[in-house]
Amino acid sequence: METDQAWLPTAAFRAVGSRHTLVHGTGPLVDTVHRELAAGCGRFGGSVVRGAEGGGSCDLVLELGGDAEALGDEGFTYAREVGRTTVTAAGQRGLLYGLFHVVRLGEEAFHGERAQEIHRPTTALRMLDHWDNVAVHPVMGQVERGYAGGSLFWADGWARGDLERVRAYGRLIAACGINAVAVNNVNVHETEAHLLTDRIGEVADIAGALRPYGIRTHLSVTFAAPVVLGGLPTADPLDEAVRAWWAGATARVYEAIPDFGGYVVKADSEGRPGPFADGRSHADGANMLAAAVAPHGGTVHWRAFVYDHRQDWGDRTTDRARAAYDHFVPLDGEFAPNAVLQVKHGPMDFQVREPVSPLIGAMPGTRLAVEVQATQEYTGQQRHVCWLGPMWSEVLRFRPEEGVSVGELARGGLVAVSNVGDDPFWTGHPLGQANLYAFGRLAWNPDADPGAVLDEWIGLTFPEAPERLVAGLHDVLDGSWRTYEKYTAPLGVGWMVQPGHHYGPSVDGYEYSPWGTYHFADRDGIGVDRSAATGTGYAAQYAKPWAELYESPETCPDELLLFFHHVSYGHVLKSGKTVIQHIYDTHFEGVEEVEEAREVWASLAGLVVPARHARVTELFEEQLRSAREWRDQINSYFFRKSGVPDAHGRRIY
Ligand code: BDP
Repeated sequence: METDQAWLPTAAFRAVGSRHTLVHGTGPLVDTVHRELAAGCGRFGGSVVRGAEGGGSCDLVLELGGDAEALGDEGFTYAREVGRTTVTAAGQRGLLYGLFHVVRLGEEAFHGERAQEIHRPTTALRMLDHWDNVAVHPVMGQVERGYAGGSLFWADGWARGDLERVRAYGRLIAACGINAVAVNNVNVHETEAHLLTDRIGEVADIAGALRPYGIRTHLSVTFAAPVVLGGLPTADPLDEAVRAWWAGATARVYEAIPDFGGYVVKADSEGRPGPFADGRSHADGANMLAAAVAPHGGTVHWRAFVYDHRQDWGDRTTDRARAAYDHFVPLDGEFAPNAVLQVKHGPMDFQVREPVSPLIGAMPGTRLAVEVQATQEYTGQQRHVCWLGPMWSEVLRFRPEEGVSVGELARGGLVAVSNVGDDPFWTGHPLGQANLYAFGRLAWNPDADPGAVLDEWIGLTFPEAPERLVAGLHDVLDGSWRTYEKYTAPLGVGWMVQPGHHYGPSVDGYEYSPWGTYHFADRDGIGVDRSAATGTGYAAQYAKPWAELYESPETCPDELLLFFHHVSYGHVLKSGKTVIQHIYDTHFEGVEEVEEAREVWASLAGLVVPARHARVTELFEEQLRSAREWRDQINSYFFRKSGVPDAHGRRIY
C-alpha cells in the first residue's frame, strides 16, 4: 500500500502550485523551497523562477531578507496586496516555514489584502523523541511504547538503507513546524549505545535525510558510555579521563554530523546508569556532557523523570509525584546554559489527567523543556481515538505563577514522544496523525486554539472534503480525550491499567507494587492524600495560588480531586454529584460517546479513501470493546467496594 500523505497531500499544493512564484535567495533550504514549488507547479500548472529579477508578474514572492533581529532564523513576515503575496524571512528555515504557511492557507493566501504579519515560533526547539530501538528488544519490541509498527529509521539491526520514507517524514513534520528529532530510545540498550561511536555513520545518514527540511538530529546516549564503549573503569562525571573521553567522542560525532543537535539523557531513572553511582549530582552529570557539546554549539537534554521505582509507598518521603521536584529544585542555577532539563508535563507519567508538574516554574535559573507523549501509551495505544490537542493546550496555557505560562517557561523546548512508525498511515490509527500535527503547531504557538488546529489538520488531510466530512471528523475527534477520560481511571487518580503493557483496565494492577501508582480505594473511599496538612505534602510544591487551591478538597478542581485527596464515595463534587455516582455516570457516558463516534464514522464511508475508512472502522470495534471492558470493570469494582447502588438503577456487572 502507498504511504498515506497525511497533511501534505498533493492537493494541498493546489493553490500555490497554480501560481507564478519567485524564490529569492541561496542555500540548501532555499533549494528545498524551490523544489517543493517546482513539484507543485509541475502538477498544477504554475511556474517558479529563482533569482532577484522577474518578480514583476509573480503572484507569490518568497525572499530571504528582512529584519534578522525581529525574525530570527525561523520567523517570517507574510503580507498580501492585491495581486501579490510576499513572504520574507531572514533565515532559510524561516523561508521554509513561510512556504508551508502559504500552503496551509491555500486559496486564501491569494485573495484580498493583508497587512504584514510577523510569524515566529515561541520556542526555539520543537522536538520529537523517538523511542526506537535499533535491535528489536525482547520485551519492548522495536519501538518502545510504539503503536505504529516498526521504526522509520532502523530495520534488521541497522539504519535503513532506503531513507526515502525518512525524507518524507522530515517533510511532513517540517510542515507543522518541528525542527529536531532524537532518533533512538531514551532507554539506551547495548546495541544502541554504539550509535555514539562506531555506528555514528548510520546516524549521519539519517541526519542527511532530515536536514533538507531544517531538522536537526539528536541522539540518546547512555551515561555509562565511557565504561561500556570506552573501556574506562568509571563514568564519574568529575573524572578527567571520563571528561576527555566524552570530549573526544563528541568531536567525532560533530565530524560526522556538523549540525548535530546534541544528546538526550535518561540517567538514574528506572534502572539507567547515572551520576549517583559516583556520588555526583544530576547537575554534575549534565554539565559534563554540556561541556563536551558546547564547543560545537550542541545541547544536552537531561530528563527529569527521576524517581525510585523500588520504594514508593505513597507517603511523604516516597510519593512518586514529589520526586522530580525533590531531586531537581535544589539544583536550580547549577546547570550549564546549554544543559536543558526535560520535564514531563505531569508529575507522574503521561496519564490521561494529571496536574502540571510543579517543577515547571520552580527553577527560574534553569532552562526547561517540557515533554508530552504523542504516542498513546496511556491513552488508548492508537487503537482508541484520543485527540490530545486540548490536553496539551491546557498544559501549555497553565500559569504556574501569575503572568507566565508553561509554553513560555519552556525556554529549552517542547518535546513529544513520537507516535510514528513504519505503518503506511504513519501513526497506526490514521486519526492519530492529528496528535502529531497538533504537537508541531502548538509547539510553534502554545497559545493556538486547539479547535482551530484540529480544523486545520482536517482541512489539509482531507482537502476539498465536503462539509459533512469536515463536520464528522471534527465530531469524532474533538471531544475524544474527555471521552477516553470518562471510561478510564476517574478524577485524576490515574493508572488502573494492566501492568507492563499498560493497555486495558486492571484496577489493582499497580496497587501493591513499589512503582508508586496508587488509588488507595477501600470500602469507604478513594484517592491519594497529597495535601500538606495530612498527606504526602506534594500540594505544597506548587506556588500560590495553586498550592492553596489543591490543598483543600473544597477548592481542588473536580478532575484532579483523587490525585490530591482521599475522599469518601459520598463526597459531593462541584458538579453536585457524589464521587461514586460520578464514576458510574462517566463510565456509562464514555461508552455511549464511543458508540456515537463509531456511528458518525460509519456515516462517512464513501467520503474517505476506503483503506483509511476501513482501518478506522476496525479500530472503532476494538475501542468500543475496550471501553465497555473499562466501564464494566471500573463500575463493578467500585460498586462492590462501596456497596452504593447506581442512582439510576443501571445494571452493573
Ligand atoms: C514511561 C514508559 C517507559 C519509558 C519511560 C520514560 O512506560 O517505557 O521508558 O516512561 O519516559 O512512560 O523514560
